[in-house]
Amino acid sequence: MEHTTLLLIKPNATAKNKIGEIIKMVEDHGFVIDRLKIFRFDTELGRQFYAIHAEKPFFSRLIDFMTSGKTVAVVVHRDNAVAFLRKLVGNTDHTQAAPGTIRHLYGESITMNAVHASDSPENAVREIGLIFPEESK
Ligand code: FUP
Repeated sequence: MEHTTLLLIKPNATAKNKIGEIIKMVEDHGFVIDRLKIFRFDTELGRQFYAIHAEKPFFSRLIDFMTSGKTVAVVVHRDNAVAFLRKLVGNTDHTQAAPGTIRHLYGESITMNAVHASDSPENAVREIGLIFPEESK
């Protein structure tokens, strides 16, 4: 079934000028781009976006990283978009990510792992609403 998901290109990847290469990989795998923007997370939005991890030991490191530079948010659709994008993104730990995945290519650590992809259609709706509040009203 066709549905929509969210890709974030995180600050370590934007700082290394990999925005175009990552978007090309996503388009080449059959995703259609519906919305796109470049912005910088503030602490409040970062805490909301990653609220599920608020009690984790890595939370403050994650928020510091996500607010450290520019992020590109890309809303995409194709059939089975959530699972397909998660597969293309690869394991959270880039050293465990399969060759050819975005994190294998551009991940630098578990925190600086280049990209985010929503893990369910419901979370995609929640995350897109946070990043694109005007369009989601
Ligand atoms: P993923 O779904 O692959 O993005 O990974 P998780 O939901 O498990 O983790 C969310 C984010 O927390 C990751 F992108 C990076 C960060 N994280 C850490 O910084 N350290 C950890 O040990 C685990 C996750």
